[in-house]
Amino acid sequence: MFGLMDGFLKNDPVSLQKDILDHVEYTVARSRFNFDDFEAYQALSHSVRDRLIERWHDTQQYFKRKDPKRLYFLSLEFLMGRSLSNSVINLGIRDQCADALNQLGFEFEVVAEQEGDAALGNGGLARLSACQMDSLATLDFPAIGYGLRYQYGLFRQVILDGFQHEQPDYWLNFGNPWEIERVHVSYAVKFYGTVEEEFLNGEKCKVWVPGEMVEAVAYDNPIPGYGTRNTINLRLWAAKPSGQYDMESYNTGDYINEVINRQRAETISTVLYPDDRSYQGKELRLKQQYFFVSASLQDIIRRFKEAHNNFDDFPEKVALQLNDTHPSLAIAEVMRVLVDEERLGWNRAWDIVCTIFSFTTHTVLPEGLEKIPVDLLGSLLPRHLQIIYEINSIFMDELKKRIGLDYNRLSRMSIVEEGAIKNIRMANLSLVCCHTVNGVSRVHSELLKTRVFKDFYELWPQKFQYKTNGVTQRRWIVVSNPSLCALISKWLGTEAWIRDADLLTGLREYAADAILQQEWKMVRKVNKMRLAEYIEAMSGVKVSADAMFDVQIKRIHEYKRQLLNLLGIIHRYDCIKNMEKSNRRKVVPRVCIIGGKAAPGYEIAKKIIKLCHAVAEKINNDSDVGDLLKLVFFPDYNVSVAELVIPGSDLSQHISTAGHEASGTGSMKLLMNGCLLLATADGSTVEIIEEIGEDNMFLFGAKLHEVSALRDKGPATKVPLQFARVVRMVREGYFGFKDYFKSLCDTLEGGGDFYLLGNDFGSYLEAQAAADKAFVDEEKWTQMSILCTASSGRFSSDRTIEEYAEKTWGIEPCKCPF
Ligand code: 26Y
Repeated sequence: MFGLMDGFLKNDPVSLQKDILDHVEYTVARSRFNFDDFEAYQALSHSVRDRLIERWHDTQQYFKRKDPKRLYFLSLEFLMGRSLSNSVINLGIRDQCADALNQLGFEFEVVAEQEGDAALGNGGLARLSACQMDSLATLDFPAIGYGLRYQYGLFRQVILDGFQHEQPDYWLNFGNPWEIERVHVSYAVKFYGTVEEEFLNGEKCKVWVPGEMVEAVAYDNPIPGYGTRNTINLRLWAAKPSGQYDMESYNTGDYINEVINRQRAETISTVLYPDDRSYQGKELRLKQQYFFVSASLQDIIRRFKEAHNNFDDFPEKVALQLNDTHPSLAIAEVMRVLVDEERLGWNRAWDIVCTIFSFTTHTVLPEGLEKIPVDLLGSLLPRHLQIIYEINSIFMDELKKRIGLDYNRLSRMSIVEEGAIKNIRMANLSLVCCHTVNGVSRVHSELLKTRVFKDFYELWPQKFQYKTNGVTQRRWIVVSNPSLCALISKWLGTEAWIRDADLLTGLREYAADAILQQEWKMVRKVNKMRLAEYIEAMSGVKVSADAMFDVQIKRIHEYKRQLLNLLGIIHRYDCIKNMEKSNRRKVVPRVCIIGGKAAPGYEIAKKIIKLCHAVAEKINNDSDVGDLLKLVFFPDYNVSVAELVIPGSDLSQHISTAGHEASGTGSMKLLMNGCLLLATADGSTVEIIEEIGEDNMFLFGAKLHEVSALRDKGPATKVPLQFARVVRMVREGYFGFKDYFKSLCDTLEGGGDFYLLGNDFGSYLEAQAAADKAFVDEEKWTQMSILCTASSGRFSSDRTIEEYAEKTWGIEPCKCPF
């Protein structure tokens, strides 16, 4: 082992440098006298990985010895982004690594840029999992994350002539130093086949005879905590053809085809589904879900059995968290293992299941809830379908006793949805079996109780909780905004806020201090200049760092209303065009930045992207407008792009129609970085307002309680003239592509406008005008910016995780000694 002294790898620059050079020579197989930035990245990453492995081993051994109750976090998506900077910061060796590289003639920032993103997720839910893993490690909780090792992450967005095209993201092409393949940790996962009845020891029992077997192989991704030795595991499963199971032996003579058939098994973990909107009952998706659930549970049960021989202890050692309903087959799988394989008897197994599972939902709309066609489930997982039917039948009997023969309500609450196509409602299954269901903000939780899961709330009010989301300040300040990080620590006189974000409130008392304001402005200006450089390199558009940088970065969805933003920009453009030239100098210059991916099959979202480009083309080339207004679309928005954009943003938009954004987490990252918010009172924004006060943000739009009445009223009566005008500009081809944009305009007019853009347009423009006015008063703006950061402590994922640990999982920290 390189640089080994006293049992541990040393972290001084000289030892690190030696390790890097050794990895250049022996891992990357290049000459230590001649290697490039990418090879330096590989060698440094391997040196960091060695240190992660040490800590990881110690942590696992410590957990094994202490045998605490563990949290198993099951999620089909993790959006980790890059690992190098995050790892060296959490290990506390960032500066030493930078020194070591420097002496070799490399720059840390340039080397870190070589890394691609691990984008094994779609958006909010997936990035939340990543933030929560960081907090679990930092707070020393004995946790393991389980997921799928997709070969292709979320598609790369390529823009051609303003249209989105999707390209595969083969992120593993250049190797992945952050994972450790565990060829010996592998499990067989069964599919298809039949269920047969057998007598075992005089007892009748069910035996599932599968028709296909696929091997799941573990890839471990160490997750280091900050300021602790604890390094936890994110275990991702990859599918491999199974060698051990001969369904129809190779005797058919068709050896080549047999091998090819088996290789098809690998397709299970090939690609991430890029839709975060509507669930489609696709067989491959269901296979992915079961594959990862089955492998994870085999792993969990194996670990449990190593130390225990009685399943009655299971709930004391195991908490299973379902990240949305995507892993909810785990419920039926635990029942199957306990009843069919461990032979516990139905009632005993059921008691265990009801105490170990909790679930968090990230959805507001009933359409977003997963439903699996019964035919599909019955063919792929015949035994699980039987189990789910049995759970439902017992539940329905109990429910009849509780509520009588209210058939409407019974059919709404049934796990099985009757109809032309019968479906299994995964949310109902989760609600019946989990001890807790969590919302992701207070408003979301109210919506769950009063709308989405109203029937269940009335039955089991005690199951309903909420934990407002949070994000990790380690990645979103320390990694992505080092100069702001240094400034905060200097003024607070401590770095303790990196582990305790509540300490950020200490900045409040200096918010009006002229010196802090000056330094704060400087830091922000440098970040804006870096962003401006990137914009020019990417799009050729020159922007001034003196302008207000106004961003909306998130997945493209109608409910998130990027279209409202665009119509506002068109209005601003129209005003500039029509004003007296002499008045133009009063206009506050803006750079509007929009970034985000549309699901490949989501036509309207794709049209919004095209409209953004069409409008940008017009505005950015109009000499009347010059620096007063620029519009830039950031292609291929991902975690790394977010790390660049967020520190350089002045104003950010979180403008969903009230009642549609379950929480929103981008707002929290921007808030932490001192970016002001222009927002509707939706999701977690309601709680953000409580922390920073309405005066320190720009709030607008219909409130939650008004939305349904406004919709019922039909076409908005108070749609402002400006709204009709800007929609007409798009409709009549002012930006070209008249026919193409017709259906987009139709969503807004003629009785449509489900998301109430017309209704909210007037107050949106007022909020924008208030932002312009505030921006001119630099001192005031900077003070508000400081207050944003100072008020962001509550939105650390550390707080969220502490709440889950105490109120939902019942787990305690287990800190590995240094
Ligand atoms: C079933 C499939 C179609 C599906 C796949 C992904 C359904 C939903 C999703 C992802 C949902 C998601 O990301 N929801 C977001 O979760 C964030 C974290 O809780 C919230 O902040 C955000 O408001 C919510 O939209």
